[in-house]
Amino acid sequence: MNRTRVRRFFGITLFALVALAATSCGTNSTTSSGDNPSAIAATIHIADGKFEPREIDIVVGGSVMWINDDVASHNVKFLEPSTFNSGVIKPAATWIQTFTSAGNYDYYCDFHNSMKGSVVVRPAP
Ligand SMILES: [Cu+2]
Repeated sequence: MNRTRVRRFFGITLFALVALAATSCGTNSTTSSGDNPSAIAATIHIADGKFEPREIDIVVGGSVMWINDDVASHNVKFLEPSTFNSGVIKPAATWIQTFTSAGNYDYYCDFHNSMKGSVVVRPAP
């Protein structure tokens, strides 16, 4: 190795060490995902006037979270039971419903008749 190569080698090594130190420091702050006791079995995004995915499958006892990614307000209203009713979900807001009995649950958005979805709740295996 001549002098320039040696200098370049140390330069690269130093850069790699700094990069490594930066990444290992960054991982310390992302370890807070297990502190919610009620696990979310499925997530439904509301976007472009649609529930996505439109139909989901969960197991009894699971909770579903709706996230309004749209610019408009929406709601999630079940035909049966009628007590499963989110009220207004504003943009960026979320709503969670837990399902304790197996069955097919159809829902819609009061404000937009074309918005429909269903939750299929299967018995525990
Ligand atoms: Cu809607």
